[in-house]
Amino acid sequence: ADELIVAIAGNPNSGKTSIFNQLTGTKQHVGNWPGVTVEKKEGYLNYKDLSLKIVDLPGIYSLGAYSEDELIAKDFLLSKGTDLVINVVDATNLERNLYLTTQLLEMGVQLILVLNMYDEVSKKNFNIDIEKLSDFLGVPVVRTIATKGKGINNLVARAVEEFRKDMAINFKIDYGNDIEREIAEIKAILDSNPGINRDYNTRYLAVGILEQDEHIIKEIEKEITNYSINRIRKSLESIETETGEESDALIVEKKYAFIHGLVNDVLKFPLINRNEIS
Ligand code: GDP
Ligand code: K
Ligand code: MG
Repeated sequence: ADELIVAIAGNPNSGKTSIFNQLTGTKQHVGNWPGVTVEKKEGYLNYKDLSLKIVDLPGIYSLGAYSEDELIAKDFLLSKGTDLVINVVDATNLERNLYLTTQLLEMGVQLILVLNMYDEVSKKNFNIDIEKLSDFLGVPVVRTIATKGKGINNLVARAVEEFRKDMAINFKIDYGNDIEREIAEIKAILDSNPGINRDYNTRYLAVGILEQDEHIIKEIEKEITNYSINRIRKSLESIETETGEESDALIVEKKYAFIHGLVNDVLKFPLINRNEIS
């Protein structure tokens, strides 16, 4: 039978390991990520005719490459070994948690969004419009209370359903004319470069270059010609002359603005109906 590789990604303390434990029970194996002392947890779950291998990734706030944990998570996701990402977020802190979500979606991985800690949401007397959130992001959204095992069966069913659809993720943040022009320019350079792995989402890589993501830049510099590198540098410079701002600051600003608008749209005060989680 096919083995599905499922990665659990999310911020530290969002409940990833609690979800992992609920999914895998005693079928777990703990080791280390290659070359580092960071703990790697893998576990197994059988669902219908599928065998799922579940990997608990280190907790991260973004897919930058600033820490060992970020590099591990990012390398794993970019290696294309992952069939599906379970993105666990602390539902009481959507705005901070969704930053990583937008990066995962831009990367183009198939994803199910898990709003964990939903007991705390109910306690705080607000609600989240999950249908609207799901429509905006173009991925399934489920609620869980990992410590009580609530919502886990539904999560598995929806995750597998999403995997079986096998639809391309087509999530885009509109970064505005100035930046979109440079994204298109850099993407065209990458697309026409035979050294770039065809599996990669080149819009994601282009945004990463504009974010001045050192890991992405290093990887790309290995694969493309000096001529292309110089053209990319010109693109970066032209944003800075046109806008008077650094491209990475502009990208981050736009991402936060997008998330802020999204969160304002999906948060409901006060709690009107308490949706039971089955
Ligand atoms: P990780 O860092 O993402 O792996 O998060 P953990 O699974 O270690 O959980 C962090 C803390 O949140 C632990 O104290 C958990 O017991 C707690 N926790 C996890 N899920 C829930 C939940 O749904 N509701 C509540 N109230 N606490 C949770
Ligand atoms: K923890
Ligand atoms: Mg953990």
